[in-house]
Amino acid sequence: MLRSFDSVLESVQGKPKKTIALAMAEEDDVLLAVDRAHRAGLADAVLVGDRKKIRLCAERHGIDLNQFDIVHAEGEFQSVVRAIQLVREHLADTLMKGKCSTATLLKGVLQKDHGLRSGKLLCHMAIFETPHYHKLLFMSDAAMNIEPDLGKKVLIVENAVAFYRALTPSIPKLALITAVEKVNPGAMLCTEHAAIIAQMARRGQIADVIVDGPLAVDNAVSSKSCATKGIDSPVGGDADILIMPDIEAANVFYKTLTYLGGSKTAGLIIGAQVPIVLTSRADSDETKFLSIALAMAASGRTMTT
Ligand code: COD
Repeated sequence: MLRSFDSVLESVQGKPKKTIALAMAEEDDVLLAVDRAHRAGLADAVLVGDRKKIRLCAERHGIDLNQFDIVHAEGEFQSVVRAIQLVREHLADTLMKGKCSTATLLKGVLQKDHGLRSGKLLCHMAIFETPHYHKLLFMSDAAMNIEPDLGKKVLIVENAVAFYRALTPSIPKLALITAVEKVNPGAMLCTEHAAIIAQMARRGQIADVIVDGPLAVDNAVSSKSCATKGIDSPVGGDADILIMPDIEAANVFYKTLTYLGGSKTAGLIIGAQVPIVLTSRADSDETKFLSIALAMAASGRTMTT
């Protein structure tokens, strides 16, 4: 079980440093997070972007640029392409979004011949440490797959399990989240998806994970709620991973935990050749730093097919 981000940070401390390719590095917050990760001994970085603008950002915050390599590239698309190239040439272990838009980064990553596809579905994974839960809570997909069908949900589950197990050898408990804990045939398709995927896991079609669903969020994280509703579940009250029915539910959950739930949060794209640090501008420095730490912990140990 992963109790906290501190346990993840401890697991990367003292390990050989990995390198981040930062796409469009001329942004203050991201540069600060990369600098913090470097000072914490977690990562080196290659800063890809407009050299002059990167220098200005660094000067504003007293960041010593001598500790990083800079690859000059002008404009959003060129920066993304060059950063991806560094990963493809094994000069960097992970990609991180800087000032560029999420869409440009994802489109670059999805390029058939020059991107970072691995043959797997790419999806977003968020990790939360909240004072209201006894361990880290993993959740997908808040940012990439909009309305996954049954096939894509199975791939999201498999990606989530592979990522979790790259961080710890323990077997995760995974809840397929819907609004209700009973299958509602015809009316609520996501409850049907959840029941089918749970059965697939029981039959061994999905390995290394204990799955249950449909479960509502309260059933997944509260044993008391399960007891009250008479739900006997191997996952209920103790889920490690929540798979949401669609991007809307996932994104609302992400923002609610982050802004109102007192949660520390990290976010990554998984399923590509390397983990990709993808945070939004509104995310805090800490979210960016923790996301780098998670990428460092997972990189090189999973992801490729
Ligand atoms: N994994 C692997 N391959 C993919 C994926 C994926 N998740 N998505 C698309 N592809 C492949 C397709 O098979 C195809 O070969 C190629 O990429 C292009 O597919 P399109 O045309 O469906 O993809 P795009 O470029 O139109 O869109 C991909 C996005 C990721 C940009 C799109 O799915 C999207 O906009 N997602 C939501 C992003 C968002 O708004 N996030 C919310 C806020 S953070």
